[in-house]
Amino acid sequence: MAGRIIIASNRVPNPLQGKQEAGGLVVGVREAIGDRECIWFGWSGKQIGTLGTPQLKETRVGNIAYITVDLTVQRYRGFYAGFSNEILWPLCHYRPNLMDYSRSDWHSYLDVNSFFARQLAPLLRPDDTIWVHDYHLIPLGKALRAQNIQCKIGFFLHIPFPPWGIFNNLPNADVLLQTFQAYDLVGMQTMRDTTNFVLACRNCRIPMHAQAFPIGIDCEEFSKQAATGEDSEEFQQLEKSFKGLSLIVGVDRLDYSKGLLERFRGYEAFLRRYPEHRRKVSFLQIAPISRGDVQRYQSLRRSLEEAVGNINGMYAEMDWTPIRYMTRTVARSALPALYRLADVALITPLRDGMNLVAKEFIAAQDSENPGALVLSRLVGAALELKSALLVNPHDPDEIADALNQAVLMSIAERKSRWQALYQNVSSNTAAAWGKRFLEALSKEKTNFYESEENSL
Ligand code: GDG
Repeated sequence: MAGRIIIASNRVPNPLQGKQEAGGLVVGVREAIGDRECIWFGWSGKQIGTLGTPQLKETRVGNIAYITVDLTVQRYRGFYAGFSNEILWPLCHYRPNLMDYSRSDWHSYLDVNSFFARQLAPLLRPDDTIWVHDYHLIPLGKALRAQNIQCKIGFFLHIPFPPWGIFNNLPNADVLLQTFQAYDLVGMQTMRDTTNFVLACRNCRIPMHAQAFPIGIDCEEFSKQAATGEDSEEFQQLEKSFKGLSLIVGVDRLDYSKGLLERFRGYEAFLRRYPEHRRKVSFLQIAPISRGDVQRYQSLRRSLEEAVGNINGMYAEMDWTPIRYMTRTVARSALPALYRLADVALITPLRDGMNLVAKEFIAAQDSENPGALVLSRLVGAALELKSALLVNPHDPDEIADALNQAVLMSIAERKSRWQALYQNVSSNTAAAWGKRFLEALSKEKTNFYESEENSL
């Protein structure tokens, strides 16, 4: 495939961040780009008072030019906080009742996508390939076509796509679906999302191509960091602080889709129903604050603090804290070693497009003494990571039983489950994901249901 790659995502990675700092999207995309010329376009993360003439800011590192544009406070509220995060996010996570719909947010969403298209279009060349990412930018392809852009344009949705019966709660759902037609290829995380999406389009009589491209991680790099991280000061400190305890760990952005309240109920049921584990386990939940300016997230934070307080109040001993809860972001360099130290990962979102943390946990384990993974069956990763202990995140007793099973699991069973999980995580990497998507995009229009092996 010749020509440049143009990546459009709402937020653009910090050009100066090394590989160490990057998440799945960034790693996958960077690897897929390779040494091809690339523009990475998106919002700067800055809000300004009034727009005036939009200023594009460009930072070039190697073959990638990172180009960003600011948003006015008003556009930020309508497009980002409003339509993207208070309407599309809950809707796509199967929670239409949490939508806070307003027609002005919908207009702002379309308006900002057209604005982005007008900024990007003059930078494009006919042989460029454009790859648009995630729910913030669904109408960007159509807006680019309106600017007479004829290049190949692909789109990948990182979050789930719900069944039509849920998606049609969105006013103008059909209008939004129609905008997908501007893309030559639409990628979803799993076959479940792909099917939901294609059936929704069919309901609206919109012919559509879509395929599943489950995202992966940089497994080798993660394993390496986990092994070398054992010598770090952070690891030694952690190890000391959890000495003699089975460590259960959870790492999630503080978001209602991650099922943290339900998880805490599950952990409480575990301590209540299996009292023999008290004083022998400790649960560390890391939940960095996200979207802290949105009211719903503020009240979730209060509820979580209350839930942690209740559990510790009820079960703590002078010398034992059942649950530790942190809303500070942990340094990326410390995460692999933390996963490796953990005996159990407890990852129970109510919905998640994929869930990279589950894959990172598997990559970080010591093959001679791997930890056990308790995973929600409602996340995309559960369709691949079938040897995990899969639970329904709404059932505290099921979480409690799985925790008991995980803590007691023999080394032989842990090893055999982990080997199957590692096989998956190490073969479906971030790089493979990015390459597969771009290869599919470079072909003629493809038929949906064509590629991945995920079952429904
Ligand atoms: C979206 C979709 C999909 C978390 N806490 C800390 C930290 N993290 C890192 C993790 C992981 C990433 O953030 C979270 O990725 P997830 O996949 O778990 O979830 P979302 O952020 O919701 O991502 C999701 C993903 O896009 C990719 O397509 O899988 O379904 O919702 O990499 O390690 N990193 C650091 N400190 C923390 O405290 N440094």
